[in-house]
Amino acid sequence: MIKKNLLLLFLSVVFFANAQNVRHVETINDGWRFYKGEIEKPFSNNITLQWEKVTLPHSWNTQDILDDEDGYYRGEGWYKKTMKIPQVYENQQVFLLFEGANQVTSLFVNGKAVSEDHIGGYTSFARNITAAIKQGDNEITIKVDNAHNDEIVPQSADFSFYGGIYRDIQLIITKSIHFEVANLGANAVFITTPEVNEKSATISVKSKLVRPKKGTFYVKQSLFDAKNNLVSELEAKSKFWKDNFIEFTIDKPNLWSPESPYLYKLVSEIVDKKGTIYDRVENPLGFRWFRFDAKKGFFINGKSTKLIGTNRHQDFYRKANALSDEIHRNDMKLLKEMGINFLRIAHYPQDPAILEMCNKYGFITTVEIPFVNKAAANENGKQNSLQMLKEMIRFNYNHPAIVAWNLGNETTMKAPDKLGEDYKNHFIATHKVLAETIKEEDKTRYSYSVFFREPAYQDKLGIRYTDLVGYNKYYGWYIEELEDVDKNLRSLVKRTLALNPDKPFILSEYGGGADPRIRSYQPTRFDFSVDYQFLLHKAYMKTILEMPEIVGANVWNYADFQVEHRKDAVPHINNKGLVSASREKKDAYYLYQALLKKTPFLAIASKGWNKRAGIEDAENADVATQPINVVGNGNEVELFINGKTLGKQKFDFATATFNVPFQQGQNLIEVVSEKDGKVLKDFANIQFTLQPKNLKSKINPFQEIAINVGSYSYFIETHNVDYLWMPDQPYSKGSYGYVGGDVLRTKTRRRNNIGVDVSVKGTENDPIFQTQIIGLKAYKFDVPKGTYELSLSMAELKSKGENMMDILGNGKKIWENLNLKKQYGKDRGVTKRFLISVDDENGITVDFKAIKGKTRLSGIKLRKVN
Ligand code: GCB
Ligand code: CA
Repeated sequence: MIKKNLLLLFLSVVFFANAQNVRHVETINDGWRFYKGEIEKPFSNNITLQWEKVTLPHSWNTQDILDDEDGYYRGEGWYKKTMKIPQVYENQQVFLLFEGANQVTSLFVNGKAVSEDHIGGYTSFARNITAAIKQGDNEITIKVDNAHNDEIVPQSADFSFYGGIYRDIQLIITKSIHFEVANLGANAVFITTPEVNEKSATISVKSKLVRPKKGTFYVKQSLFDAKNNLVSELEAKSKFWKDNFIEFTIDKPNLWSPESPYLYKLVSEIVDKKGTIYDRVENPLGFRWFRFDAKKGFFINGKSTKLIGTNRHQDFYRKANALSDEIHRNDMKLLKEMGINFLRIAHYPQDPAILEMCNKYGFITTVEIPFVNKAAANENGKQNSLQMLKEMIRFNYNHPAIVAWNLGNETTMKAPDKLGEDYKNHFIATHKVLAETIKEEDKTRYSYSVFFREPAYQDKLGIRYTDLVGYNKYYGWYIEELEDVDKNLRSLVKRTLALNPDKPFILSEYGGGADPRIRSYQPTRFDFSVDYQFLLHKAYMKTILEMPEIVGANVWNYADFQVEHRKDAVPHINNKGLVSASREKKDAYYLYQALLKKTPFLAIASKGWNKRAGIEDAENADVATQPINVVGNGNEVELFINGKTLGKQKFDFATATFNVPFQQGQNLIEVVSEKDGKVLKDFANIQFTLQPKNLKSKINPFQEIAINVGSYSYFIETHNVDYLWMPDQPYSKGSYGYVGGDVLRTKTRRRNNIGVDVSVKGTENDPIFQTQIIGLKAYKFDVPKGTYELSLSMAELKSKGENMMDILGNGKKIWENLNLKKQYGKDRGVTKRFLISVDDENGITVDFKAIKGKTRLSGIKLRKVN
């Protein structure tokens, strides 16, 4: 009995080893030590350094991109780890696969350099370390350098060039005979499907082997369907000096498409005559055929398909680019739930987890190298860009989701004809060779490049080398007004097609910023309100969906991302995301769901905003009426507040707006709709503060108010448990408001928006300080008798000359000779609180008296104490 059991156990172990252990792959993310800085003699025993324990993915820029100091660390970082290498096979080959490290990586094993440095921060690469390792402990040392380098793109961009080993490292162990690992692109199997239709599909596989000169080995290609049933298999003898080719045909392929992303799996094995397996790798395989047509759009498997989706960066709040696979996959899930079918992986190749999910979710995908804004204008720069392009294409070659390789983004940002003849020539030559290389590397996909300047400008330079052209256009944001989005888009498309009638046009970026803390019922361009962003996307989508010549469109961006040098409403954050940097959904995300989802959908777009306030409609009206946007793909929707219906409304372009009377306290909003026989509901539970119309109201006595002076927006102070600031208003009798002065505006040729985009020091509430009334005479509150706390917030931002003022509370000087710039510093937020008692019927008047220059105020808060 015992014997038999042992035998069984033995058998199962052998079987397991055969099935699983053909190639050993494990991550080695744990147990690293890290040192930020340069190390002169890294392998000397005499140095004592403070090493920090870290786990990969890791970046050293998680904090310094967000602080008040300019700049972030760009230089060397060192990682080391002691490890035993598992003995899996005799004569085994050992590799390290780096999924990504930014941007120059040097690998040392036991103190010796292993091959040359890897250049470029976003492509994966593998190194064979077999010759450098020994029995027992091995010291793996990795130097990563993210310093600016004239020879490596990106040279400049609107994202942060975080340093570190920010993706997984895999340890790969093979037998001495194996599919190549340590080659350019770290991939040895290249699958194409030269013929695909509903009836049959031909699969052609090229594989690269490392094998001894002697011996007979075969490459076996086995195709499995989605249920892991073997569909077909074929073997071909391998020759040691040649790539291996196998071609075979199957009947009735299940096709891959956004609607039905059916995936097969191709298993490639090296076997001998007896059937012993030496190596095995798996690749996804999707059968599809596609084409872009400049007039009619995109077709997949013969079916016309409008491509709508987003761009995506690898970035997460306070994690820099060091995201776990779980975060990557969660992003992809949120995009799937949004209903997209198109993804632009911008501005560089991303984690393998992303492409895996593109295949599984059926996203039509483009991937690009980080040739952004400007070329690395020297021969090495050009070669490095080419190398990145090849690594990107080879590593990702087998993903059915990918339809085009993009060589760069807004490469004419720094106008090449203004940077000298040499630069210009280099720039044009780089474009040409990149476009040609795409075609040499991959004949099955389109070449693509993305611009933002006038089509005629690109044409003049002669850089229309790619099959597809993308345009990044921020109408209604950086340039032009919201009302003209349609007109401007139509005219742009017309202009590009007039010059290049056969080049399909993709709207590769469009969007506008939205700080989840800013809300407005009077949204205006560049106010960073979630509400303006909603309107902007609605306007774009109307035109995009109407125009077949816009074959595809990608929102900029799926998520907010961190840019050290940005100074928007949230400094260091580009907040054009449909979700925040920590993945909180904004209203526009729900709008896209309503417009794109094929399954029944309904949502209260602003349901995330659950602590609100407003002024009563009239004296003692008991309610404040405010609009609520509902989005859905049904016909109509009914809204209830605290169980009472406000009637039904038809959806217009997937949106319906109800004017909802909110009362003090809890308000339960319920919306009900129907689609395809399914009843849909959504809820929002909103805590409402009803501000009295007349501050002396006896029924609704005044308690506290905070006002975002110089702004038409609400501001939600999130770090103070959603403390709410109200929009400003001019004073009217009985209420509160400013007297005299003007709303501070940024007047440029292109914009005339409220506030200034300055990163305000000493506060997280930048939007309060960025918006101001300048030259105001007074701020008044017609409050009843009592004792009050009055808080004044102010800052001098980009101000000119010297400014000095006196501030008086009910006639008494409370803050004298205030010179903000001199006393507190430029661009710094200052808040001071005063106690004021009101003994008569005249309420509170805060006077602002200019001594020099102009008066100013950013925020004001009044709280009744007694
Ligand atoms: C662009 C760039 C992108 C920026 C974006 C923006 O055109 O391609 O990298 O982040 O504009 O938000 O300004
Ligand atoms: Ca303000």
